[in-house]
Amino acid sequence: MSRLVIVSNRVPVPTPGTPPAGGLAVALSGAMKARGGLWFGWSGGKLEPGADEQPEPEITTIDGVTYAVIDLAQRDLDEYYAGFSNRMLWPLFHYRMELTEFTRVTLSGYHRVNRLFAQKLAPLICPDDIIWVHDYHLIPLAAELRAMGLRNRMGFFLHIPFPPPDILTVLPNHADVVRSLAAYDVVGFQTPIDLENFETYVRRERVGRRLPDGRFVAHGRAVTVEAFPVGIETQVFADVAAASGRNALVRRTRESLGDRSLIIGVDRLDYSKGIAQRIQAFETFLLLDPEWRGRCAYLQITPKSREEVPEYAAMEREVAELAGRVNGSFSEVDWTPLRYVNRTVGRNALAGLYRQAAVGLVTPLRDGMNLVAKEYVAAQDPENPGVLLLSRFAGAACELDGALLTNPYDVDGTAGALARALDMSLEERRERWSGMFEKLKTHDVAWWCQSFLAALEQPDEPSQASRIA
Ligand code: GDG
Repeated sequence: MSRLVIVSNRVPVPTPGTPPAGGLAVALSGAMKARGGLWFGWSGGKLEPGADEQPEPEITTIDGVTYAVIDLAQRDLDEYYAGFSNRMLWPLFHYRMELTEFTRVTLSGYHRVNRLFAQKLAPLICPDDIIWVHDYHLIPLAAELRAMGLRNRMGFFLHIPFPPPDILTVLPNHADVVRSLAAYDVVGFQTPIDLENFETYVRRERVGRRLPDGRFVAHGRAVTVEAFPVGIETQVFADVAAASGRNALVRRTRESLGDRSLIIGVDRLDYSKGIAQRIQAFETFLLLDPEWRGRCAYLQITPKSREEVPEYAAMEREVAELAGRVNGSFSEVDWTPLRYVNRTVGRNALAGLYRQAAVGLVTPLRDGMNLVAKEYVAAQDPENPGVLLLSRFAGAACELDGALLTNPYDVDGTAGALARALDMSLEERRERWSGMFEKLKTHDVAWWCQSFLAALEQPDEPSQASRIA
């Protein structure tokens, strides 16, 4: 078996003796442990001003996995990370053209950092290694490595949506982006919809075609392009949730609720997650269904993220104002409808809170997959499962067919769906939940990882993954 090299923008280097946190890190570390592995990327640290901007990687081996990380200069972080990645690619790929900001300076920073990654990674690569690159920050990495003469098998997985061509072509360098993707041997998207968008782009822009074996030929290279929907550690999550009754935070929350129904939302503070529209839907629900006042509580856990990007700061104010308005309008002396928490809670507590919640509100305006939707389902009590209210624009909607689907732009519709979820019979809840849970058990994060690696290792055998949903 070839050694596996993972490359991602941030590297979650674990502290020795502590297992990696989060399903993706667990799955990827597991795959690397099984075959020997190297994880390369940004340390999360900044170079001192005036330091050499070509830092050597800091290399450590922990539990059989080697981590090689570099610090980045402030200018790199401004242009590559906060700039082109998070003010151009992120909003555009989430269909938010009005939030994009394209500048030649940030584009050039994006390419400079991808070249730096390639220069620092290439000396660590052996000829038989397979290389798996993650996410939109690093689209040009394979092309950079190939320009340096590397002939390894290289795969790329896009965690966020791939937009339709009318949106992608808003990007002035869209042709380069797709040419960069063609430098990989395998390109993985989250859903068949992303795959269809890619296929339409390739056809309309006349940059390639589909081969009879299912691969694409584009820019002179044959590339396997498939949907590999990312999963979670389903059984682990279910077990943690089932044992969460002992968790102090979970106990306190239950006591504070009494017999009220809990509605839960968990999202990074990001405009793609539709948090403002969701709070408006909750407000409408309280207006239209006054009998639920005093009988439910909506807990929205929203850790802050990307605070260096201006659109995020603006959104933080908007959501805080809305939350204040809802509580100002509807609170009673002994009842607060919305509990808006801007902090992270521990993973075990989170699993327990999901399990207590009668409704999981997962209503992004657009999302590559959305792991919260899957975690909510995995955490439910099989005897008395809650209802997942899921945006039709989350990648997870392609798989989770037992969810109540909603259009998050339709605030009244979401409010109505929330009332329907809270009133749903036990029989219907069980039926909807059990099919989803079975699917999540088979298509967990280990399955995702193995499917992608199987495609990366077997050049001419399209894997099963695109045919699942
Ligand atoms: C990208 C794509 C795709 C959140 N708050 C807390 C907490 N979380 C955890 C959740 C979940 C994760 O963070 C968020 O995952 P998502 O999938 O919802 O979202 P993104 O960060 O946007 O991830 C997305 C994903 O990549 C994977 O491919 O699904 O579409 O955008 O695991 O549980 N965890 C804890 N405390 C919190 O307060 N412990």
